[in-house]
Amino acid sequence: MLLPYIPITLLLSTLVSAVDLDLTDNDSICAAAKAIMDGELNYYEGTKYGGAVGMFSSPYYWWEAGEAFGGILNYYVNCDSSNTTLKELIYNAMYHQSGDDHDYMPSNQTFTEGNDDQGVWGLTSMLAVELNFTDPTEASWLSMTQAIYNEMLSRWDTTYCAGGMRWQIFTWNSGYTYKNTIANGCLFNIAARLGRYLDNDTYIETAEKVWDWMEDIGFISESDGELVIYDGADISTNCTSLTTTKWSYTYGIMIQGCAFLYNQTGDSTWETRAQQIWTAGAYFFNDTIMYETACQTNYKCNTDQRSFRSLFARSLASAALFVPSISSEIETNVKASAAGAAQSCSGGSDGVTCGINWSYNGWDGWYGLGEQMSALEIILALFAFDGEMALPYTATNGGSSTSNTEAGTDSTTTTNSNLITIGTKDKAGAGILTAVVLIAIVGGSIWMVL
Ligand SMILES: *[C@@H]1O[C@H](CO)[C@@H](O)[C@H](O)[C@H]1NC(C)=O
Ligand SMILES: *[C@@H]1O[C@H](CO)[C@@H](O)[C@H](O)[C@H]1NC(C)=O
Ligand SMILES: *[C@@H]1O[C@H](CO)[C@@H](O)[C@H](O)[C@H]1NC(C)=O
Ligand SMILES: *[C@@H]1O[C@H](CO)[C@@H](O)[C@H](O)[C@H]1NC(C)=O
Ligand SMILES: *[C@@H]1O[C@H](CO)[C@@H](O)[C@H](O)[C@H]1NC(C)=O
Ligand SMILES: *[C@@H]1O[C@H](CO)[C@@H](O)[C@H](O)[C@H]1NC(C)=O
Ligand SMILES: *[C@@H]1O[C@H](CO)[C@@H](O)[C@H](O)[C@H]1NC(C)=O
Ligand SMILES: *[C@@H]1O[C@H](CO)[C@@H](O)[C@H](O)[C@H]1NC(C)=O
Ligand SMILES: CC(=O)N[C@H]1CO[C@H](CO)[C@@H](O)[C@@H]1O
Repeated sequence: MLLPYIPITLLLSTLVSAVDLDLTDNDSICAAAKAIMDGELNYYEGTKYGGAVGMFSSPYYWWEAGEAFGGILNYYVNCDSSNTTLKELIYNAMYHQSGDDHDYMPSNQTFTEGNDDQGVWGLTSMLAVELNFTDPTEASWLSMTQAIYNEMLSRWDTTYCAGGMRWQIFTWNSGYTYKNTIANGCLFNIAARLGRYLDNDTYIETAEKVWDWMEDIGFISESDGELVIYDGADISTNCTSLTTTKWSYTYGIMIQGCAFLYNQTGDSTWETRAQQIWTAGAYFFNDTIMYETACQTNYKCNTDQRSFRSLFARSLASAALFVPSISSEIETNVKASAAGAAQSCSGGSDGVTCGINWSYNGWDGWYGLGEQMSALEIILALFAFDGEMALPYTATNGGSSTSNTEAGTDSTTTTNSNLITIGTKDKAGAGILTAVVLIAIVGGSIWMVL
């Protein structure tokens, strides 16, 4: 079966309306983005009765909400910054999901949360810092990002593979023995951007350390002047056996980190690396149209994978802003992809539901949060080429978020130990926690036996 199940009403009511897009006109770009984002918000639970603030409906995982709010924030800042309804929607979602400790380890997610999940929310909290989005009083977006940074860094593990974070934080989650690019790449990206925003070399040095390790271990691999980026490797082989799948969002977070580092340091090493990732990133374009090559070719992309291009598109916009030497090449592909995406947004009962295949003439019958998010961000990326995109601020130039370098350092999830330590204030919950852990472990063993 090639296509997912589509309610018959959607098929019957396909309308002529589609998202019109004039690639050079601000109002047209914002109108297209609005239509697509409105479709995206159909999946949002936070404004529905009884729905969790910050969450999208099943089957969309928590991490994808983190990815989605980055795009919605970009839309708000670039197109609709006087809309207080939208501002509150974003603020409430981002604040609520930061959890009691304001480190994006909310209690609802803790038992299943991985480093990549926390990291992707960190990309969005960092974006809020850079776009000067109104700080909560209890904890600033910057302190939340610093908490994420401190916690992730404390999970750096030299026991296997000479470094790197594991994919998962907790032993009971499948993937605890895997080290991967998306988790470590998020730390690289956040460190790079904190370094630039705060003009603080400690963060830059961390970004260098993560990059060097990823290159040493082969997650980033140079060949013929290209930097190819692979998925990860298991510690059972001491990371010698690579999983060589290539995903657009890992290329995205790495090229964006390089772009920020180049802007901060002026060091041509980072410019070259951004160029080489871009060259290898041709893999994700069918001629000039972006696609998720590893799964889309066979129409096999899962729920998560259908959203990856949103981060890739957002990151290419940063690369275009900060690395002028590749800006015009990126422009060609972003424009073609945005045009393809817009014309794919012609399905569903609203007539503006986006498909997955941007080379296809019209809507290809696919739909979902990932399809909306990816189309939204490729269209917003157009602003990178006309000088109209909101530039990421720094602490001394436009930004106002309050720094707390110690945030997250007292977290109970900072160590890489196999146990969660229970602080005094959590004692009452300790019994329940133990029970949950036991069930998780027993459940896990049964699963393994089966
Ligand atoms: C946790 O989950 C419950 C049940 O789905 C929900 O009501 C609550 O809002 C969630 N809390 C957070 C922080 O998302
Ligand atoms: C403000 O944003 C909300 C949420 O996206 C939207 O429903 C509303 O139409 C927007 N208002 C205007 C005036 O565009
Ligand atoms: C594991 O890999 C690292 C990095 O390549 C290497 O330094 C270390 O010696 C290896 N350990 C073992 C036990 O092979
Ligand atoms: C960093 O980016 C800003 C804004 O685009 C630009 O004005 C500045 O020259 C860049 N710095 C470097 C070192 O490239
Ligand atoms: C790339 O686009 C061309 C032209 O639309 C099409 O024939 C080809 O099948 C596409 N390839 C993939 C992998 O989608
Ligand atoms: C996308 O659409 C193009 C044009 O119709 C088609 O040739 C190509 O096979 C499609 N791609 C996939 C993965 O089906
Ligand atoms: C950033 O936000 C602060 C607090 O809201 C505000 O005072 C400041 O003017 C903003 N900076 C810019 C460049 O708009
Ligand atoms: C730079 O960041 C590091 C790491 O968070 C922190 O320990 C240090 O105090 C910061 N330096 C300055 C000058 O703020
Ligand atoms: C990026 C940019 O220039 N955005 C502008 C587009 O136009 C709207 C009004 O339609 C402005 O509010 C945005 O600032």
